[in-house]
Amino acid sequence: MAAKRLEDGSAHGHMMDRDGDGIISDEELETSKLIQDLELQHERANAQRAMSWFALWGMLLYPSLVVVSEFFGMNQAASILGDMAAVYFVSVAGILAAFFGSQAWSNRK
Ligand SMILES: [Ca+2]
Repeated sequence: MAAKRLEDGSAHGHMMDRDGDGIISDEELETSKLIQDLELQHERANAQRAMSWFALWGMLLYPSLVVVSEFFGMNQAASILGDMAAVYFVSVAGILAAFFGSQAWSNRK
Protein backbone atom coordinates (compact mmCIF):
# COMPACT_ATOMS: atom_id res chain seq x y z
CA MET A 1 0.00 0.00 0.00
CA ALA A 2 1.68 3.16 1.22
CA ALA A 3 4.77 1.25 2.35
CA LYS A 4 7.94 2.05 0.44
CA ARG A 5 10.82 -0.23 -0.41
CA LEU A 6 14.36 0.87 0.31
CA GLU A 7 16.58 2.06 -2.46
CA ASP A 8 19.61 -0.27 -2.69
CA GLY A 9 22.39 1.00 -0.43
CA SER A 10 20.30 3.86 0.89
CA ALA A 11 21.94 5.05 4.11
CA HIS A 12 19.06 7.30 5.05
CA GLY A 13 16.50 4.59 4.44
CA HIS A 14 18.20 2.17 6.79
CA MET A 15 17.80 4.63 9.60
CA MET A 16 14.12 4.98 8.85
CA ASP A 17 13.58 1.25 8.49
CA ARG A 18 13.41 0.50 12.22
CA ASP A 19 12.64 -3.21 12.08
CA GLY A 20 15.09 -3.80 9.24
CA ASP A 21 12.72 -5.62 6.87
CA GLY A 22 13.79 -3.45 3.94
CA ILE A 23 10.43 -1.72 3.74
CA ILE A 24 9.53 1.67 5.16
CA SER A 25 5.99 1.49 6.44
CA ASP A 26 3.76 4.47 7.15
CA GLU A 27 4.47 4.05 10.83
CA GLU A 28 8.24 4.09 10.29
CA LEU A 29 7.93 7.13 8.06
CA GLU A 30 5.86 8.88 10.72
CA THR A 31 8.41 8.01 13.43
CA SER A 32 11.31 9.35 11.38
CA LYS A 33 9.43 12.60 10.77
CA LEU A 34 8.83 12.94 14.51
CA ILE A 35 12.50 12.33 15.23
CA GLN A 36 13.53 14.94 12.67
CA ASP A 37 11.13 17.46 14.20
CA LEU A 38 12.52 16.79 17.67
CA GLU A 39 16.09 17.14 16.46
CA LEU A 40 15.24 20.45 14.83
CA GLN A 41 13.57 21.73 18.01
CA HIS A 42 16.53 20.58 20.05
CA GLU A 43 18.99 22.35 17.75
CA ARG A 44 16.99 25.58 17.84
CA ALA A 45 16.69 25.49 21.63
CA ASN A 46 20.44 24.99 21.92
CA ALA A 47 21.19 27.94 19.65
CA GLN A 48 18.78 30.15 21.59
CA ARG A 49 20.23 29.11 24.91
CA ALA A 50 23.77 29.82 23.73
CA MET A 51 22.65 33.24 22.53
CA SER A 52 20.98 34.18 25.81
CA TRP A 53 24.00 33.04 27.81
CA PHE A 54 26.17 35.18 25.58
CA ALA A 55 23.90 38.17 26.15
CA LEU A 56 23.81 37.61 29.91
CA TRP A 57 27.59 37.30 30.16
CA GLY A 58 27.94 40.46 28.12
CA MET A 59 25.70 42.25 30.60
CA LEU A 60 27.71 40.93 33.54
CA LEU A 61 31.09 41.69 32.02
CA TYR A 62 30.26 45.13 30.68
CA PRO A 63 30.75 47.00 34.00
CA SER A 64 34.00 45.08 34.61
CA LEU A 65 35.20 46.19 31.19
CA VAL A 66 34.64 49.81 32.19
CA VAL A 67 36.53 49.25 35.45
CA VAL A 68 39.39 47.50 33.65
CA SER A 69 39.68 50.31 31.07
CA GLU A 70 39.73 52.86 33.86
CA PHE A 71 42.33 50.84 35.75
CA PHE A 72 44.69 50.69 32.77
CA GLY A 73 44.37 54.42 32.25
CA MET A 74 42.25 54.16 29.13
CA ASN A 75 39.97 56.93 30.32
CA GLN A 76 38.55 57.64 26.91
CA ALA A 77 37.66 53.98 26.40
CA ALA A 78 35.98 53.95 29.79
CA SER A 79 33.93 57.02 29.01
CA ILE A 80 32.94 55.71 25.57
CA LEU A 81 31.84 52.43 27.14
CA GLY A 82 29.90 54.43 29.70
CA ASP A 83 28.18 56.39 26.95
CA MET A 84 27.28 53.21 25.09
CA ALA A 85 26.02 51.43 28.20
CA ALA A 86 22.47 52.77 27.97
CA VAL A 87 22.03 51.62 24.37
CA TYR A 88 23.78 48.35 25.03
CA PHE A 89 21.70 47.36 28.03
CA VAL A 90 18.46 48.29 26.36
CA SER A 91 19.27 46.22 23.25
CA VAL A 92 20.41 43.20 25.25
CA ALA A 93 17.32 43.43 27.42
CA GLY A 94 15.28 43.59 24.20
CA ILE A 95 16.99 40.47 22.82
CA LEU A 96 16.42 38.56 26.04
CA ALA A 97 12.81 39.72 26.29
CA ALA A 98 12.19 38.62 22.70
CA PHE A 99 13.84 35.26 23.41
CA PHE A 100 11.87 34.47 26.54
CA GLY A 101 8.71 35.89 25.04
CA SER A 102 8.98 33.72 21.93
CA GLN A 103 9.75 30.67 24.06
CA ALA A 104 6.75 31.25 26.27
CA TRP A 105 4.67 31.73 23.12
CA SER A 106 5.83 28.53 21.43
CA ASN A 107 5.51 26.47 24.64
CA ARG A 108 1.89 27.55 24.98
CA LYS A 109 0.67 25.13 22.33
CA1 LIG B 1 10.36 -1.66 8.16
